[in-house]
Amino acid sequence: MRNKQRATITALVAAVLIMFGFWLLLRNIGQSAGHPLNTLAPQGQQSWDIQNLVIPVFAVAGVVFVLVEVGVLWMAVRFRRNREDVDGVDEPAQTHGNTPLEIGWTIAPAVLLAVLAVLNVQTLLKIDNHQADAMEVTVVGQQWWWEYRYDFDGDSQPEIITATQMVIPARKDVVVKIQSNDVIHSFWIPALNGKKDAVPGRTHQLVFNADNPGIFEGQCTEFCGLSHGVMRMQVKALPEAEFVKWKAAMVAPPREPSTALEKEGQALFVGQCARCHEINGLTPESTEPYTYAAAPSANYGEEVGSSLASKNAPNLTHLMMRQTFAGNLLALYEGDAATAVVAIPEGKPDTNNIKNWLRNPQDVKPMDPENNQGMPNLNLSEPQIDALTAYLTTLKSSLAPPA
Ligand code: HEC
Ligand SMILES: [Cu+2]
Repeated sequence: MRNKQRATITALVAAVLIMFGFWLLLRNIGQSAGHPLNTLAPQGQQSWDIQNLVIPVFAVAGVVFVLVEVGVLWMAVRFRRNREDVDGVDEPAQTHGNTPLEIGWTIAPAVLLAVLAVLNVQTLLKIDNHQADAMEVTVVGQQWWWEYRYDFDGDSQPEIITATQMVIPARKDVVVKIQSNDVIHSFWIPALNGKKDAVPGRTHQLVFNADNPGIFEGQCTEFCGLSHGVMRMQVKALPEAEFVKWKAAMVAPPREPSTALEKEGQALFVGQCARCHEINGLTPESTEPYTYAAAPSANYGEEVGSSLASKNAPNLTHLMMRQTFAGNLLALYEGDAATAVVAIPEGKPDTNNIKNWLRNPQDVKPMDPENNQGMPNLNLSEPQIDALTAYLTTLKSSLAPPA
C-alpha cells in the first residue's frame, strides 16, 4: 500500500515538473523583441509554414513524452520490491508475452510516425515553392562574413555586390542561392526560414517572403573557424517602392570625394586597400567591376586575370548603404539610424566604429590574416585613419540625398 501512495505522489510531481519544463521552453513563442534569433517567432511565409508543423508535432511528441515519463516513474515506484517481500511470492502479476499489448505498442508509434512523415514532406515541398519570376540573390559565405550578389538580368554578371546586410522587397518571393568561398557555413535567418548549409562547390536554395518590412537577424550556424560565433548577418525587407529606390541607388556610382581629406583618403585607399577591397570603377583593375570570380575564388594577392584584386574582401562601393559592418558586429550609423528600415540610410556615420576597425580589425573580431582569413592590421597612423574614415563615409550612392 505504501508503494501505491508513493507512486501516485511521484507521478504527480513528475507531471508538474515536466509541464513546468514545457512552459519554460514555450513561453517565448511569438516573441521577437529581445530574442532576435527566436525560432518560434515567424515573420515570413516559410517560417510560418515551419511553425505550423512544429507546434502540432511538438504537441503530439509532448503528450507521448509526458505519458511515457510519468508512466515509467509511476511503475518504478509502484512495483518496487519492498524489504519485507518474499522472493517468488510477492511478485506483481507478469505481463510478458501479452500479444495484443505488444502488437498495439508497435503499431501505434508506427502510425503516428507515418502521419508526421506525411506532414513533414508536405511542409518541405511547400517551403521550396516560389513564384516563377521571384527575385534571386546569391549568398556567398566567407570566413567570416556574408556577401550578396544581385544579378537582375540573368547574365551571371551581378549588377550589385554587397555584404552583411541583404536587402529584399517585403511580401515577395525571394530565392536565395547559397554558396561558400572556403569552408562550410550555414545561412540562417530564423524569422524568415530554416537554415541551409553553404557548401563549397555547391548551391543550396532557400525561399524568403517577409510578411512585413523589417530587419531580421541571422547567424552562421555551422562551425567555420575562429570567428564563427560572430559571423552574423541581417535581412532588411523594404516596401516594394523602397526596394526599387534601393536598387536604383545601388547601381548608381558612389558620391565623388570632395574635400581634401576625403581625396587623401581615396588615394590611401587605392594604395593600401584596393588590393583586397573592390570599389567599382575606382582602380583600373575594377573598371570592369563585376567580373567577380565565381566561388571558390583566388586568395589574396593571387592574380585573377589581369587584376591583382583578390576580391575576397567585402565590396565597399556603397559601404554606407548598409547599416552595420564587420559581420554585423558594428553599427555604421549612430543611434536609430543603424536600425531604421529605409532604402537609403541617413544619419550621422559612427566614425568611432570605423576608426576602431581601421586601428586594428583583430581587436574587433578575431581573424587570421596570415592565412588569408580576415583583414590584417595595416598599422595605419591616426592621420591616415582620419583620412580613410572621411573617404569611407562618402561611399554612398550618388542618388542619396547629401548628408
Ligand atoms: C589583405 C586584405 C585586406 C586589406 C589590405 C584590407 N582589408 Fe578591409 N577587410 C578585409 C576582409 C577579409 C574583411 C572582412 C572581415 C570580416 O568582417 O570578417 C574586411 C573588412 C573591411 C571593412 C568592413 C566591411 C563590411 O562591410 O563588413 C572595412 C570598412 C574595411 N575592411 C576597410 C578597409 C580599409 C579602409 C583598408 C585599407 C586601409 C582595408 N580594409 C584593407 C580584407 C582586407
Ligand atoms: Cu560561418
